[in-house]
Amino acid sequence: MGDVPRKRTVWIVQQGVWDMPKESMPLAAGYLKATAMACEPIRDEMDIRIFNFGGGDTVTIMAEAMYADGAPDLLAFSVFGWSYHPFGALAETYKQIRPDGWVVFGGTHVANQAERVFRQYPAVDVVVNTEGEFVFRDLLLAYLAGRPPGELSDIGGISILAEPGLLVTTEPPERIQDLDAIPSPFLSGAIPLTDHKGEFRYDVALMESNRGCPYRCAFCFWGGATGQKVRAFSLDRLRAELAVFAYHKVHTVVLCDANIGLLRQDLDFVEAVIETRDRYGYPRTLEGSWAKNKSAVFYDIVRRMKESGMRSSFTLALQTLNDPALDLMHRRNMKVNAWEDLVSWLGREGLDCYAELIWGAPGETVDSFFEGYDRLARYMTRIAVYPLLLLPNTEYSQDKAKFGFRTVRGEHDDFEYVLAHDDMTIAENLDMKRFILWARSVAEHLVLRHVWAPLRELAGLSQSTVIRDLIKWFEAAEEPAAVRLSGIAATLQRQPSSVPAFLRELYSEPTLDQLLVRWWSESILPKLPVEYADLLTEVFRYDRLTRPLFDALPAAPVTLPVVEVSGQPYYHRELVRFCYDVPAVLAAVRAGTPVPAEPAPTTVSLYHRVGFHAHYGNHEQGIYFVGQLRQELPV
Ligand code: B12
Ligand code: SF4
Repeated sequence: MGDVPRKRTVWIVQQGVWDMPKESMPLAAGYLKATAMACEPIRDEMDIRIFNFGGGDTVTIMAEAMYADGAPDLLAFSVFGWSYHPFGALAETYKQIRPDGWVVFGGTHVANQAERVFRQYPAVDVVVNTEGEFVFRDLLLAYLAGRPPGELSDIGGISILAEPGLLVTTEPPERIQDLDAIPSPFLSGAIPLTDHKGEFRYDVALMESNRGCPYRCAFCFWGGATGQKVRAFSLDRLRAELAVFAYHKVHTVVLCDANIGLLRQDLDFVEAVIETRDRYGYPRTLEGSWAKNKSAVFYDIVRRMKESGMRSSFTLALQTLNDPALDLMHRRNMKVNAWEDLVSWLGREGLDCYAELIWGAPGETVDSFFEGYDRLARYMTRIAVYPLLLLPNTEYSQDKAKFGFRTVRGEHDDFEYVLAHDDMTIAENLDMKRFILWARSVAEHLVLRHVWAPLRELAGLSQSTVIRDLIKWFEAAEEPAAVRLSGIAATLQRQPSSVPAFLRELYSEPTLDQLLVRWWSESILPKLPVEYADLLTEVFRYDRLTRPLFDALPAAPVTLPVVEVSGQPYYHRELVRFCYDVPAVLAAVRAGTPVPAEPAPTTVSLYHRVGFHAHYGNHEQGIYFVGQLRQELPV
């Protein structure tokens, strides 16, 4: 018997953003592997493996994990802004081990950026500029045919160096019209779904029901397909994928689609999610990016989700409420009264809802930003504010001079951070970053949730005023814990992705509530109208008591008893007495009905879902861990 020829080895590497206990699903790598494995010569002659790293893995950790037993014949990286430099470094190491091997970079961050990529990382041989599935398959076939990487100019959608210094970029192929031609990474087994304990290994299941976004906002390159016709996967395939997730008891499905609720078929997908849940018990929540202009379909979807008990966080991605800034980014938000009606409606339906703003868009000023923030906070107190990043392939990054952008590249990632532009100075920007860190931590995330609206309605204090007051108090306070926290905030505010790090500090500070109580009595109480001072102080106490319980502190374990409700474990805080009927006060504020100022002693029991420590950095997940009344729990 002759020797069996050695199979060629191909590795596809990706890295998630966050450092978290569960992995982030390597969706793009899965598509590439599934498509390649469906091709017979590749299946026969190649072994394809996915390496999936976490946000906390350093380059050294990744290099040790990858190269301990050698290196593959072809090494491919799925690159985002956060993984560009680590992957460049890993490519360099690879070429020391396998000078003859190929390095392929793909993904929205490197697409159409080959000149810079080849200059910075000469170890890279090919940059893929488009949807990767079929291009990657063609690259693997070319590799098997023994062709050198400099001679691939018949393959569309790539950039190569035909000879040193001669960059060749080939015509992109037409976008994949029939998405079902891409084998499913879940049904084909390309993406491993379970860990060593047999449990689903990812934080959430990522899924696409379609690709493409018809809009072209100046800051965005969503899925590399902005300004594009939307193409959809078939419902049968999506149903089959959902069933696999249900089998693995996947709690949350996150859609990568650009605009959920834009197309009628989105309702069919939601129906499929609900049917799957009804039949198998999972998934329980569906998250994603909701269409920025809400159509009749959106309302139908929300109604359906509500009546079926399928949960989601409804995002109102307004980005800015300032008209000059909207014009410059080529965006039209819903008319103000339309989103106000929408949010009131969602609130009345009892559905969780939050908003997204961008700070730093050209045309926006400090005053216009706070005006927009507080206008929005009247309807929705959880507001995510992201500092503007200039992403490759967007109008903002391609036309920096037009907007007067002055930027600096991240040191931990490859995003361009906006320092200043024609309407924003560096000093204003820095000040706002401090606001953003605190505002996101205490109001978008879950440190305080209930107190904002009553403070606004009963004491005339806007949300941004209260947050700025809190920051001022912490920065002036002399308590060691306050000094420590404001010092950490001052360092973190300059760094990207600082919110989870700051939250960890806040949630694990044993004296946080004492500090908040001191801030309240020294700085807020004197500003409250006498008739509502006691009531608002009780709302503030309710807010602190309903905060999710950060249950990963060996020094301060949660001591509340655990009870089971509908199969979920909850910490049970029994019979807490309040001098006012706080839930009724909150409902009245929400409904805009008069709030009685007289005391109304009330006793409540609160249920906090167990396990918040694994989700504290993600407010969409974290929201399910806040203290709730029995009647608020999902059935
Ligand atoms: C899920 C998601 C996240 C998740 C995490 C993802 C993860 N893996 O860890 C979370 C919620 C954590 C997240 C966070 C952020 N995200 Co995000 N996110 C996404 C989202 C919705 C889906 C990504 C995905 O899987 N897409 C599906 C795959 C199949 O598409 P794809 O990656 O483009 O891959 C295709 C091609 O690009 C190509 N391809 C990709 N890799 C490779 C490799 C090879 C070898 C080849 C040949 C081809 C190829 O082929 C694939 C299939 O056709 C995208 C939007 C989108 N729909 O893509 C944004 C997106 C990736 N996010 C983006 C951004 C900006 C962020 C944030 C910075 C936002 C913020 N301001 O805070 C943060 C990160 C914070 C930080 N510290 O850096 C940008 C990235 C831009 C960039 N240049 O990197 C995107 C593209 C959205 C946008 N606005 O344009 N995000
Ligand atoms: S921000 Fe949303 S609507 Fe605008 S281009 Fe990106 S995905 Fe499309």
